[in-house]
Amino acid sequence: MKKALITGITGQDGSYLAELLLEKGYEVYGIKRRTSLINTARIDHLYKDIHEQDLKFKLYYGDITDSTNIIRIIQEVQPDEIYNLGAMSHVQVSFEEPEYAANTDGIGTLRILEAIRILGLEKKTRIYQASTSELYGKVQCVPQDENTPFYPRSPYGVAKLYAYWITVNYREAYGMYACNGILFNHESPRRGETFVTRKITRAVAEITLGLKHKLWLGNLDAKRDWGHAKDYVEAMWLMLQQPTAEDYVIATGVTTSVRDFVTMAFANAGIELEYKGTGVDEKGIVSKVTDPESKAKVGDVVVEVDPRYFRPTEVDLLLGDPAKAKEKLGWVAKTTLSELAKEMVESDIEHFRKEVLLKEYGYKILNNHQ
Ligand code: NDP
Ligand code: GDR
Repeated sequence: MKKALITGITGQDGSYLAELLLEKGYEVYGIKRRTSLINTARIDHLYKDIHEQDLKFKLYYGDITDSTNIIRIIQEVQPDEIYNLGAMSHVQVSFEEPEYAANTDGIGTLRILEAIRILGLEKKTRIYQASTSELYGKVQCVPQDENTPFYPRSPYGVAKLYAYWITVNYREAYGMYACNGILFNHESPRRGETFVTRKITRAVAEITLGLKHKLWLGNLDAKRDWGHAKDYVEAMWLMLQQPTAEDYVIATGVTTSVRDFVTMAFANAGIELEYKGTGVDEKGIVSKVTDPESKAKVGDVVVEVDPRYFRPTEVDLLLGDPAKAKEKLGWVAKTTLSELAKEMVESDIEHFRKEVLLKEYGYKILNNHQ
């Protein structure tokens, strides 16, 4: 039975990857951070009481800014595969916390590679590094592939550039099986709430149910190549099953603007939008409502631009070329962006509907039964 260790297991990708590896018969070990509030919601369904026999899923407290902790966990687990997904992953926040982003996203990767070397596991343990399309940053050319030059545009991107190259260096210097997955944006109903797609789909749900009236966004012109996280974790696993370690771009090959994603998301709730104005004065106005139960009304201004969400340096256009992944891994993105938007909107509507029902009736019902 293979053993996999996942950093960042409590995050979006970590949760899907843990499910995938358990399905494949792996023993899965995850590193979770100590936080003042429990933050394991995405993996609670996988957790079993530690007193049960034959546990295939185990969590360790840890942090990739703590070398001794990392060395101890790797020594104890002796993993066949490590997936290094742990990171301060929010690009805009990295402008606020640049040193922390460098420590976690850059040096964190070095700590894991060095732990493997210290423990003499170079020939046993395969490593996946969560690299990113943010490495391309300032657009040099599109589509972006494994040979496109990097030009990161944020402290996050720069930290991940270090992580990318230290992974390549340890592969070349010590013969480690270490791969960079250069993943373009991938989303899901489990996406963090402040990334743009989830921020949008949550707002669509809240506006539909009358819980909120407006969505404030930053740059609507930015274009991203968005795929589904569930598809992308399969590519991570495939990268570690090859005869030789290489780096791969994982993307859909389609790019869409934030504005078009907003339109697509609202359409899934029966709300059509038209846009008026330009730049920070641009507004998204409801032009048609087809769902009779929707609380949105024609003429409502539901989208406005707030300059505080603009970044000091922006990545304008990402469009990946996943040809190498298709040829060597047999991987292609299965989910289209419209399917993804539909799944996310439906999931958020369901979530907020439950919340409303619980608030309105849950307490009364419980109280009446007492
Ligand atoms: P999330 O933000 O959802 O998850 C990040 C995970 O990293 C969380 O489990 C978080 O723990 C953990 N983490 C943060 N800081 C530390 C630390 N110091 N030590 C240990 N763990 C830490 O990100 P995603 O799941 O979306 O992304 C996974 C990885 O892939 C990240 O490295 C990200 O940068 C990269 N990536 C993501 C892409 C995407 O579009 N999603 C695209 C390309 C790359 P906690 O829950 O406690 O915060
Ligand atoms: P990104 O994702 O920066 O590409 O990083 P995010 O969803 O944060 O932004 C995408 C684009 O949308 C624009 N935008 C806004 N973004 C946010 N978060 N909030 C807003 O209100 C808003 N309005 C417009 C942004 O300017 C940007 O252009 C994600 C992360 O998962 C990284 O960890 C990962 O490496 C990359 O994707 C690939």
